[in-house]
Amino acid sequence: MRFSSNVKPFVLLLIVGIFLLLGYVHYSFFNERLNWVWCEASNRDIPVDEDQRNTRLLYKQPSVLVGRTDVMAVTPWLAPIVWQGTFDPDLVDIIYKSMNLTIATTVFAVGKYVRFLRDFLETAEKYFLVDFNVRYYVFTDRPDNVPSVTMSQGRHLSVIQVPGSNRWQEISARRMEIIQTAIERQISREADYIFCLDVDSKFHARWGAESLGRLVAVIHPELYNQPRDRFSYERRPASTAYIPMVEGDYYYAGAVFGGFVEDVYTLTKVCRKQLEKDARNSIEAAWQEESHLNRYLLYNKPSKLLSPEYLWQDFHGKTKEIKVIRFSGIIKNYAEIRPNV
Ligand code: UD2
Repeated sequence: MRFSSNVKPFVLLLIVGIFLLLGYVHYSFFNERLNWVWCEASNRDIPVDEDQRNTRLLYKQPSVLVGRTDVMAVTPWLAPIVWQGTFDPDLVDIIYKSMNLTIATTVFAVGKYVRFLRDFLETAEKYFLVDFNVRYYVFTDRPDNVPSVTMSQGRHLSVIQVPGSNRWQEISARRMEIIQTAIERQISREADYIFCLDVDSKFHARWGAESLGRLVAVIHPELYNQPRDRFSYERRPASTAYIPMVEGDYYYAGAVFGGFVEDVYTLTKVCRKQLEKDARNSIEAAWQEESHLNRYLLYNKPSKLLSPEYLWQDFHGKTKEIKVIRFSGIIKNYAEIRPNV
């Protein structure tokens, strides 16, 4: 088609106008349907579909071909092992947030260990399950020394008095019995999930909903790259925590375990019984409740494992697999801090 030269500018203007109109209609239609939600974990707004907020989240497409190739991200029984780079923090948090969960968190601060509480709680408020309902249960023989720490909305702290002891082994081991009783009396009515953590530690980076699961354990930071015959399991058949040299999956740390309140209740109940049976037979497992925990988890496989990112130790240099340290045990003077050596 040929246009006379004085019509040409009008036709061009019309075409440009149509394109602009189409662009505007497209933009306003899609933008109306997207709702931008502030995501704490990534410190940015992320788009959420307005109509189906929970089912149609917009996020990066998962890939089946690329991922962490330097570490195992799944156990032989198909439980995930949580490492940085194996999950989308925004997606995980949004899914779990819609469930309005409460997570109980037990921590023991007996004797001089009460001095570690402030750092533990202050860093937890910064990094631990931020924006979730968290109920801390502090077990101590020194309730007057529990520091007052400002808690965010939805987060509470209860202090539960427990007896002191002149043996650290007893304090450590008795945690199973005390947690079991607290679950029976209080926690089962107040929380969905529970984490049981060591107090002489600090949070350094995000610890989010990716850590939640039916039965969760952490791989010990000192033994994650060792063969099973080097694990410090209880090796004496006389103990109920006994594990033979040819058995064992991972060495789990006693400093972090968790899961559904119901599942952790069973774990603490079984471990408590075994600890009491050993006591009657005058045998104390090599690493007290940690040995019993390892025995329990060998025959009751955890449904999710946390990598050593979730329990590092300050005296260790960072290794190449550890992209982020989320929670780490502080350096302490055992002789000064414990009631016995
Ligand atoms: C290891 C484990 C710990 C436990 C212990 C068993 C790690 C990082 N930690 O830690 O979880 O299995 O071995 O022996 O692998 N506590 C007090 N007052 C005391 C002593 C202990 O409150 O006087 C509590 C406190 O919460 C502390 C926890 O018990 O965090 C474990 O004691 P520990 O940290 O002294 O034991 P440790 O470092 O050998």
